[in-house]
Amino acid sequence: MNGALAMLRTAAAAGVDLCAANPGTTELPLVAALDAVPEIRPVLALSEPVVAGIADGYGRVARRPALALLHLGPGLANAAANLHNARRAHTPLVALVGEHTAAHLPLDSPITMDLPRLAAAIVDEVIIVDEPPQAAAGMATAVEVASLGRVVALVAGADVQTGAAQTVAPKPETTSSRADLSHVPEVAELLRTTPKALLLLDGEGLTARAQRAAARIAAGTGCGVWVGTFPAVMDRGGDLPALLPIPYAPPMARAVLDVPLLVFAGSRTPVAMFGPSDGTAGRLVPEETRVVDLAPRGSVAAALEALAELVGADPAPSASPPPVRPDGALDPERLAAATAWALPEGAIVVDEGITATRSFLAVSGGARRHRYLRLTGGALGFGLPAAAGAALATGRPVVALQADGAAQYALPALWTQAREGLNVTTVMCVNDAYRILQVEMRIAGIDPGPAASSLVEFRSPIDWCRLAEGYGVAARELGDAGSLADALAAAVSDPDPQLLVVRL
Ligand SMILES: Cc1ncc(C[n+]2csc(CCOP(=O)(O)OP(=O)(O)O)c2C)c(N)n1
Repeated sequence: MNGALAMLRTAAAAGVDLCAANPGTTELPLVAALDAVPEIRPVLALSEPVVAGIADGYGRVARRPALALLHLGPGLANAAANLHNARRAHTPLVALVGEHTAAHLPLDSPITMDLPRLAAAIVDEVIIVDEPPQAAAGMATAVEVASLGRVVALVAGADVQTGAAQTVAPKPETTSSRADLSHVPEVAELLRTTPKALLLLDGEGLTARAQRAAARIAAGTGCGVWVGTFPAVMDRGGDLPALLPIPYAPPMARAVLDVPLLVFAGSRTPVAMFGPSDGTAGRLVPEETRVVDLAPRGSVAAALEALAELVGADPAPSASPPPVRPDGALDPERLAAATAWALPEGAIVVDEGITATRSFLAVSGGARRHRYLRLTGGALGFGLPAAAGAALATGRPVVALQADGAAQYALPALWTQAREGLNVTTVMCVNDAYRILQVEMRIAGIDPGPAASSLVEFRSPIDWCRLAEGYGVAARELGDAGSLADALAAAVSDPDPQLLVVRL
């Protein structure tokens, strides 16, 4: 067996079942080996942002890594923005990147880059396999490390892929180490004695189990419960508490975070996305606020439950009303209501709606149980491919709430959705502008002249239905909230992708 087959068999033995790919010559041995590893589903994406976004969406909901097969430095470079989003989401992900043969590399051929240096800037960990006999072990380590919620780049030369190799046995499942509950008594005491404290959930703190424990803690202590601004994946709806993220706008975030005690459960200190232009740092948490970490990664849900045992009480049932089918002109509130009303049980919502979806979380707390994924790293191009990845991971209906500007960064994801027959319904929120940048200009006191305006308005409209249909995705435009709600309700039970255009 060659190195390529040894890597893929090792990955399959460790539970990997998806390879999103945009290969080139240096990955052809891996491409060929996929025929001998039927456990791994190959999914072609027509650009690398789509490859990485699929693997991100997949890994967030499956909680195990997919492979993202990329071609050399240029392929990895094209994938960087979505690998960055995945890293910020703590997504398990293995970027499998081909490299020139060892003999060819020093010749500096036209398609040569400093791949190790590039990879080090993008991912959490880089593993370079130099010899075919190490190919399988390299893959085993990559999958193991990625499974901890890390983005790993595994780089293997074409000669490593074709040289003689063997698989390695997957490591036996280590019995999960005991949860670290050492901070729980101290946090319990602080919550008992500090009025107006706030519990900030993120990461592992966003599972249904963790949220229920948080609701009990709030009922017992009177503390507030909030979610980090960019939840990677969050259980919502049904009987879960209707929690909201810390607002994006710094003044609103500061108002929420102006508390004497902040307890992190899977979260870290919130900061503004950007620093103000006066040169100060964009801090959101007052210096006087006491901050404590409830538990290290891997122990967060158990620590919340232990804390709830000490200080919790039965919470009042969730007060979120079930969504009502909206009528009338489309605006962000009615878009949110239509989506919330149409969501079937167990659906997944992927939100890259930017300004168009600002109301979604506030309006949808009473929707049927669903999971919600948001752009975590601020790098546009996440939504359409991540929706494909989430559908590939679960087979559940996926609703992608998508802003028109952000959609263009990874548009060929629509083609993969159609080719793979994925139940993804995209709501394309069209405003023909970079609206958020227009808002930020206003906040910064900029009065844009013709040149500045031309960089934040599209002016030449995009024909979304024809674009989608060109990729094989059925599309139509909806003019009011009621017809959007009905179209969404029908589309989520259609096994094929659809794109619904709305103008806001
Ligand atoms: C990869 C990347 N390139 C550029 C940006 C800068 N950027 C942030 S928001 C934005 C415009 C978003 O417009 P759209 O997606 O249409 O949403 P809207 O603001 O209109 O709601 C841009 C270009 C970014 N965040 N990421």
